[in-house]
Amino acid sequence: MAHTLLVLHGPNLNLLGQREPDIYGRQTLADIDAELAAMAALHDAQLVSFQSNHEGVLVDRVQSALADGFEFIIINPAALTHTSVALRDALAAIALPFIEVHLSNVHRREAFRRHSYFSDLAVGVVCGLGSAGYRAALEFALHYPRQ
Ligand code: CA2
Repeated sequence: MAHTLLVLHGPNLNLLGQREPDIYGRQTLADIDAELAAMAALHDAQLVSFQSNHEGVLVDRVQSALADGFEFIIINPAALTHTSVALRDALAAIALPFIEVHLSNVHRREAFRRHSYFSDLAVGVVCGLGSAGYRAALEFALHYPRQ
């Protein structure tokens, strides 16, 4: 069981609940993070959530994840999903298991959203379930065997 989990949110996800509710829902990022923290606490797991609008800051956070003791990452790379070789390389380098989450169904949107730099490295990908996708990912991660 993974007991120390890092949840990473990419650019603009700090706007959740304030803009485009038809696509991204009405919950704020703080609401989502609070739900995940409560779920983790029920399993005696440690969960840290972090959002950044900056690619390099997310790369730094991934690079330090091993030294910080994390066993599993749940990540919504947001727009970096479709652009960031740097963030992909960081996840490949640390080789921690991770799940890629998207609130929206990226396959029902513009064609450029169908390509992800992360999916082939991920343990799994969840998209289109709104904030329930994060909870599904966490449920899975909490029962993922320790590497
Ligand atoms: O569906 C997702 O979770 C996405 O990762 C969200 C990204 C988008 O670029 C991906 O293709 C799919 C965009 C995040 C922007 O978040 C906002 C939230 C509220 C209002 C405006 C933007």
